[in-house]
Amino acid sequence: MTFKLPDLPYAKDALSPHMSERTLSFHHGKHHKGYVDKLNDAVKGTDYDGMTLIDVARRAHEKGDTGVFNNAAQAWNHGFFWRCMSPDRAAEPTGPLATRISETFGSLSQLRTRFIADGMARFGSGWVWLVEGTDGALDVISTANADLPQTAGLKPLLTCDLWEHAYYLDYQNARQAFLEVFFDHLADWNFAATCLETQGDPEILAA
Ligand code: MN3
Repeated sequence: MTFKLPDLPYAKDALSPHMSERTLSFHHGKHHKGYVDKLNDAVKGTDYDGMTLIDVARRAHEKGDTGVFNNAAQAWNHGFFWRCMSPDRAAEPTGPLATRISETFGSLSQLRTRFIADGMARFGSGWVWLVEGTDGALDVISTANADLPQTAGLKPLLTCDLWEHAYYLDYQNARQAFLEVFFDHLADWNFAATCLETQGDPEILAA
């Protein structure tokens, strides 16, 4: 089985001016594609061949197979990240997700503060996530480099890419400005709500 670079779920200029067409072109067409291409080279003819993307990431993590893990996890993370944003986004959570956010963080504003602070506290590259734990509680975590919540038994609901390639063309090194724009103008709470309601791993773009 060969993994394919999934198409973006919107036009490359659809998130402008918050995320430019140039950023999406490089990020999807070069960075995300690079992870998919390297993964395909790495798994060809191995025991990983034929497994789903998330299963490759899980198995490679268990085995300490760093090269395969990094590319599989990054391929998964980006497919998920594209879904976390939408030009037709729901700007605020509703329903059970809204209730759970209020119970856990107090308010959406307090979740925003926590999400941005955790994203800023991540040294170097990584990801910041809203997750649901096995006990059902919501939390905000950040992961280093390619790592993803599933390796810690957590379910991802929303993520923002903290690698500089995600924001440098639009915001230079101003990660905080990017995180604020992501939370205020890009994050799609309908997608996060769908993830919360989905059993097992959230749906990502077919890859
Ligand atoms: Mn990236």
